[in-house]
Amino acid sequence: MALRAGPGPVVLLLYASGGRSCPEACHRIREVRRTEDAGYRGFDRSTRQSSKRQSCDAKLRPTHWAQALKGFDRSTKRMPPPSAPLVLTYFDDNKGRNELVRLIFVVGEVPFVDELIGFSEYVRRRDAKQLPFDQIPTLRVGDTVLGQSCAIARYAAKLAKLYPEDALSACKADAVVDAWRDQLDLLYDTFFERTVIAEKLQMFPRQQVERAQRVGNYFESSFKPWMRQMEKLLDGRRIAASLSFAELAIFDLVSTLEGFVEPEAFKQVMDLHPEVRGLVQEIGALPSVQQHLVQHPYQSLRELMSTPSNCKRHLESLLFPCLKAAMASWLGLKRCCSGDR
Ligand SMILES: N[C@@H](CCC(=O)N[C@@H](CS)C(=O)NCC(=O)O)C(=O)O
Repeated sequence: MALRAGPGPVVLLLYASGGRSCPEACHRIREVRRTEDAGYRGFDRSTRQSSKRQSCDAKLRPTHWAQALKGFDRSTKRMPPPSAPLVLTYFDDNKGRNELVRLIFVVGEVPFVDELIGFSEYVRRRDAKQLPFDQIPTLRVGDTVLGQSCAIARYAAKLAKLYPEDALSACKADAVVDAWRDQLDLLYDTFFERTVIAEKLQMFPRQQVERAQRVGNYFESSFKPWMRQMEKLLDGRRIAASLSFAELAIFDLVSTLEGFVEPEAFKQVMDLHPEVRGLVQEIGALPSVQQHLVQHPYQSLRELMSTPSNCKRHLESLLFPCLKAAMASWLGLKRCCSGDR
């Protein structure tokens, strides 16, 4: 599905989704034209309508990243932070889906508590039903625990003045952040399989030989196309009229990938995409980001993603199924004892 917005009416492009009762519809994209009035019916214009909707594209002019970052005025547009402390929670072993939120808070100078927990504490909280989606990251704001990395990132960006003000720029930035999450889903899938054990969705590490194959496929068939998409989106313009959380998402994914693939392969891709490379270099040069990266560097996971020796491969192929079976028995037993369903 796509939405075309311009000076004229808003056009909703609906993709026919393969409905069996209407085969012809599968081959057509239906354009549902709506007048702006109909499109905004029921929408309280006086308070919420974006006044900049029509002029957004005109504002996206070629610019250098340095300029974008310098002209970034923090004092005027920030949403007042909540009075309760912001507590961001994630696993303590590496950075991952929490990193975009951390970057947003760091660049936007929003104070937060960076809570890093071990796997057993994660399981305790999940089983105590303290995690709204049974997963992390979460962001605790007073008594409220928020889940889902993109939603948290959007909220954080609003507090940090890194969320575009006009609706069209906001949608473009959201799209980039949604694509960031899609990419992370695919990337982490090379590492872990998600499997239901004892009626609970669990992440279980893949054998190294499988990881190596999968990460190679991911790099070729997902990351490279994503780089092309980002290069085209940037194309001398910024995604939003000023630096937004979308650019930080691009920075995060590229920096993460650097730790997964061979330096030569990574360099080749970067050389083919100068806009993305320029963006990543300039964000990486921000003093706040540099300071943050000293404490929390992107790690190299190349060793874990490389083709294993035959000996290791055989060992893992014997060990992993046993571990999985042991985990299933342990979780089943735990559930029986606790009466949890
Ligand atoms: N769609 C969620 C996915 C969150 C997610 O998969 N979190 C993982 C850690 S990266 C997790 O909690 N895994 C524990 C599990 O599922 O067992 C988001 O973007 O926040």
